Amino acid sequence: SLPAQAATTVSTTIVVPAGTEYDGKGQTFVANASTLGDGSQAEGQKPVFRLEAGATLKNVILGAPAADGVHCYGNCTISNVTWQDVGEDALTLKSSGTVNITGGGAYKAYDKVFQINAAGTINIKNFKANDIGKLVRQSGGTTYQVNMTLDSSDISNVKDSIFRTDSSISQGKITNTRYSNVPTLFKGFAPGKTSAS
Ligand code: DGU
Ligand code: CA
Ligand code: CA
Ligand code: CA
Repeated sequence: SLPAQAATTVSTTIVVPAGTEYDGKGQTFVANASTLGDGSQAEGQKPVFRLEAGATLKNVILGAPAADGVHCYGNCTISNVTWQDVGEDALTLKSSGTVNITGGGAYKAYDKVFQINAAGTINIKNFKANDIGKLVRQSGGTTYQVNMTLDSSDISNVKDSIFRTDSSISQGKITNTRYSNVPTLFKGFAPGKTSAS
């Protein structure tokens, strides 16, 4: 068999420039706890990857600690990225755009997996999540519009909900997805803004 490959320790956030692609080729990346953050629930940790508008991140495994995960500044594409032990959160939309997440998974998120801090869309497809608080959280108390979709995924052992918002105009849609031990699919949405099939 092939020798196990050591994880790459990231001491300074890896920036993926606008419109470019970063292919991790299946490597495992961990944060340097003293420079990026220890992956606890402390706010203000730094991301392991920062994606500028239109960037793509693919074939990456984030090990522990994962600090503040991935930050997206505008549109971003996340393909085959697995968070083995989500840190403060897994990914944050920091400025308006569409986040397309395909494949991969997120595990051991004490609270949130995907944190949405700007108006936009998050589309999640062929994803697995287990042992999480919430899959997607629009920043508490915000009223901009976030459209959330989840398709063909497998979600288990959720403490709170899959999608949570405080905005009356945000929308959530779940299709073709298997759940186990999920107490609530949607929390905080206005009537008529959600569907699950
Ligand atoms: O409570 O802005 O948890 O981006 C307000 C804060 C909070 C964020 C968020 C994040 O929503 O810090 O990790
Ligand atoms: Ca947070
Ligand atoms: Ca964790
Ligand atoms: Ca965070």
